[in-house]
Amino acid sequence: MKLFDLSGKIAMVTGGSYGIGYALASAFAQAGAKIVFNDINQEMVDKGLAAYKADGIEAYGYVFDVTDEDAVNAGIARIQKEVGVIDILVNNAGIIKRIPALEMTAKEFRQVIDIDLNGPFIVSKAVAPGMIAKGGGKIINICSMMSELGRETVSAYAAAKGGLKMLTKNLAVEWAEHNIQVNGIGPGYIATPQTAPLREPGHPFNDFIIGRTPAARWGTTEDLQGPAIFLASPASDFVNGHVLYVDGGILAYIGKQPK
Ligand code: NAP
Ligand code: GCO
Repeated sequence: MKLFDLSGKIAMVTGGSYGIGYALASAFAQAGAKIVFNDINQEMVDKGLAAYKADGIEAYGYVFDVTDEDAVNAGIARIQKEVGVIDILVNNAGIIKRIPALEMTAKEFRQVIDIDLNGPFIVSKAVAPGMIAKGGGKIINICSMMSELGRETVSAYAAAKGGLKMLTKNLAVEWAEHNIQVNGIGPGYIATPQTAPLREPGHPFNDFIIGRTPAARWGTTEDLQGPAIFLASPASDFVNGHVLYVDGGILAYIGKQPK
C-alpha cells in the first residue's frame, strides 16, 4: 500500500541492536526502508548486524553514545556520507533505573535524564538539517506509560519520559514548517530485556501488570510495528506532536473494581 510504503527511505533507529528498536527497524525494512542503527559499543553493534543479517535485512550499524554531542554529530555525518541522508529517525535508546527516590543519587538521576531525554534532543538536532535540506522527515520518540503516570522507584525515568513527550510537541511545532513530523509512541508494558526482571516467574509485578492491562497480557515488540510504520509513512503526514499510546488499554483504565 502506497500510504504505508517506505521504499527509498533511510530509517535510523538509536539503540537498535535488539528489543523494541530492533523490532521497529525490522518493520521499516519490510516496508521498504534501508536500515541504519547505532549502539553504545562494537559488541552490541556486531550482535545487531548478525541478527539483521539472519533475518535477511541489510542494515548499517554504527557505534556512538547518544549523550555525546560530538560523537553523535560525527556519527550522523559518517552515515550521511556512507549511506545517505536520514528520512526517518527513531529515538529509541533508553535506560531505566528502578531505585526509590530517597535512595537515588543525583548522579543516577542525571544519567537517566541524559540518555532518555538529552539523547533524543542531541540526535534529533543532528539529523534535522539533513531532513530540512531534503524537504521533510519523520521523527518518532519512544515515550512510555511513564510519560503520563508515576510509579514507585522510577522517578528519573518518569521525569525523562514526561520531558520527552513535551520535547516531541515542541520539536513538532518548531519543525512543522520544514515538513518534519515529530511524534511519539508510548509503549505499554512490553516483554523485552528491559522488563525481564519484572517478569521473573512469581514476581508480583507480573500479575499486577496483567491485571492493570485490559488486554490482560504483556505487549510484544510486534505490537509496536504497525503504529511505527504509520508514524514513519505518508499515512501520517498531518499527524504532528502526537503521542500514540500502544498499551492494551492501560491509560483508559481506572483498574479492576473489587468484586
Ligand atoms: P533495551 O532492550 O534495554 O534497549 C535499549 C537500547 O538502547 C539498547 O540496545 C541499549 O544498549 C541502547 N542504549 C542505552 N544507552 C545508550 C546510549 N547512551 N547510546 C546509545 N545506545 C544506548 O530496552 P527496550 O525495552 O527495547 O526499550 C527501548 C526503548 O523503549 C527505551 O527508550 C525504553 O525506555 C522504551 N520503553 C520500553 C518499554 C518496555 O516495556 N520494554 C516500555 C515503554 C518504553 P545497551 O544494552 O548496550 O545498554
Ligand atoms: C517500570 C517499567 C516501565 C516500562 C515502560 C512502561 O519499571 O515501570 O519498566 O517503565 O519500561 O516504560 O511504558
